Amino acid sequence: MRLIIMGPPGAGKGTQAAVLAGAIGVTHISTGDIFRLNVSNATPLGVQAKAFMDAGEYVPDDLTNSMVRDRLSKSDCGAGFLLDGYPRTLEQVGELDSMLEGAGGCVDKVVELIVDVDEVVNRLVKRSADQGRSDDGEGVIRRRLEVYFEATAPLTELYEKRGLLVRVSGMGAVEDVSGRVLEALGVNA
Ligand code: B4P
Repeated sequence: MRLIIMGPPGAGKGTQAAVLAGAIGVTHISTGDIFRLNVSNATPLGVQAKAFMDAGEYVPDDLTNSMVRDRLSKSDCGAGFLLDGYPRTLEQVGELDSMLEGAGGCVDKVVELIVDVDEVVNRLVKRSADQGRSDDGEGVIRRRLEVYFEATAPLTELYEKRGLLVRVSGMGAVEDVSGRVLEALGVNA
């Protein structure tokens, strides 16, 4: 199964992707986690990505696409994967399509987590207090939400037109959200 999970910052993509990938038996690929690992190891990619992330902006498409292309070529993606946080722009959708076509495949389902804006802000403010992530300050959160609604939210319509989109409420307890997503995907966990 080749899955994508989408939703605004703080919707719980990373939280749910970890649960779902385990339940379904596919590899979880979080572009945010890969960038953060590169930032903490001060790799050339991390050095380039950090300024964008700290400002609440997207990392440029060319850097992001080549990172994902490399990750999807690894053998652990052969049985399927769950992309968390990618694609986020129209250009990334086109790149992903060409990567998968090249391997004779396509995306099977796209899950969109729907969460109130007030709730995502509360979650990110709480995460900022708990973890001190450099992109969770209040001004940066606001910018990340703007970028999401401008660049990424419209992509869900594209996947809806392709008949791949399932919309699931991301409100409530983590396990309740996981149950709803698995049910929407027709997976018995
Ligand atoms: P991400 O790592 O994808 O960050 P996110 O959108 O904040 O996280 P997510 O929605 O996964 O929230 P989470 O589960 O953690 O991206 C970070 C940055 O990387 C981007 O801003 C960008 O700069 C860059 N980037 C990544 N991908 C890119 C791409 N494709 N192109 C360009 N740039 C890219 O949940 C948030 C919090 O809520 C957590 O503290 C969690 O514990 C809590 N939570 C989750 N579910 C909950 C629930 N049901 N109830 C209460 N709390 C909950």
